[in-house]
Amino acid sequence: MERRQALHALAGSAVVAALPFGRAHGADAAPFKIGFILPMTGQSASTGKQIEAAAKLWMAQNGSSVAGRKIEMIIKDDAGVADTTRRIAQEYVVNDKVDVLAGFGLTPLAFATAPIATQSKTPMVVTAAATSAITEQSPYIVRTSFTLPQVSVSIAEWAGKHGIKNVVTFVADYGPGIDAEKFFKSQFLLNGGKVTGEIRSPLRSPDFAPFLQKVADLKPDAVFVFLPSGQGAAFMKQFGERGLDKSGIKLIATGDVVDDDQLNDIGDVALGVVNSHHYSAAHPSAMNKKFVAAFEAASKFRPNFMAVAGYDGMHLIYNALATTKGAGGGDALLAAMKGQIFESPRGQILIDAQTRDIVQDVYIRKVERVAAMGNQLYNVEFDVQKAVKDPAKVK
Ligand code: VNL
Repeated sequence: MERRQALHALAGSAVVAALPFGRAHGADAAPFKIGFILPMTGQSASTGKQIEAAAKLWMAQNGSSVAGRKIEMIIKDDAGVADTTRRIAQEYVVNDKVDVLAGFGLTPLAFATAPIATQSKTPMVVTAAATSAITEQSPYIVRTSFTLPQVSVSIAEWAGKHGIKNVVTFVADYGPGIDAEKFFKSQFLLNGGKVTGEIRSPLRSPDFAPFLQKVADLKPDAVFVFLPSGQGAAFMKQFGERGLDKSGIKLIATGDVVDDDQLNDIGDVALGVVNSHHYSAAHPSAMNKKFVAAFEAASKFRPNFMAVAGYDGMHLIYNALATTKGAGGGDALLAAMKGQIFESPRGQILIDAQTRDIVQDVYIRKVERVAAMGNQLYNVEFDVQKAVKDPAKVK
């Protein structure tokens, strides 16, 4: 492996030397292609819409060439269907000869593409899907989103320290939901709590009513919820309609449920919900204020955590290409992605060189109506755990 990387670096520098003025790749070099695969239609369409807008904003702000190499971004819709993701990835690699694969709105879509990244030695930048095990499916996977264990542990700890003794967990029945359920529970037990029920709802077209009835019957102090981005509004509506918001059962969650994309539509039923996540549009840094203003001006909607992962994914790819002086190459790009540290609109992030997964701050937030921000609903951060590694990968 090391030998191959060394050889690759050598080959790369030979190309540089052969060109006039050491200019690695001028305007005549082939464009550097980034092939995004995103759900632009179907149940997870908001994820595609957010990441597309963010990637375009990155390019508008940072230009469409790196080290003299023209960047070509392609975006294709898989509608959230794994067979389609796999077919598009194959076409990208074989016909378009993309330099990087990117996107992946749901865990099964990332799993379906991993073998193609491995076989073709193409870096695969995951800007959405968040099951811990994704990065272990290919040595070419790098992630700029988050993992469910990473964000579930903080809210479990918060709950244990704030008088919540019994919790029912309520998660989408697939990879990230099972991660959330497991890591919430183990941390909550450590903090002296008890899980009195574990409910899973189907990923596709769920009807939350029967599960919410179960929660009401179990009467826990709180229900901990993970649902993928896009399902929060429907869940919260039924939560309110069934009177659970007034039942004395607290709602705690990962930030996916009170996602910035939908938060204003969810409305007052979300007020006071304490949740943990790695990004809020209300994050009070100067960089984030600029990011949100530029995003909203360009897109007419608020960026959510998917947008910031798409934006940072582009940042990561640009940095890697610059490191190779425009030469690219799967192994060289991958090596340049490992260990990158930079400031994101969410705070500082690191790509762990060993796991290729993201290390980042996780915030505890509360949904509030913010007078100073147009009287809109936001997740207001009130506590932070710094530089959290994916707990599923801490041995
Ligand atoms: C996943 C995880 C998807 C968290 C999500 O929204 C999310 C996934 C579409 O890994 O499938 O919020």
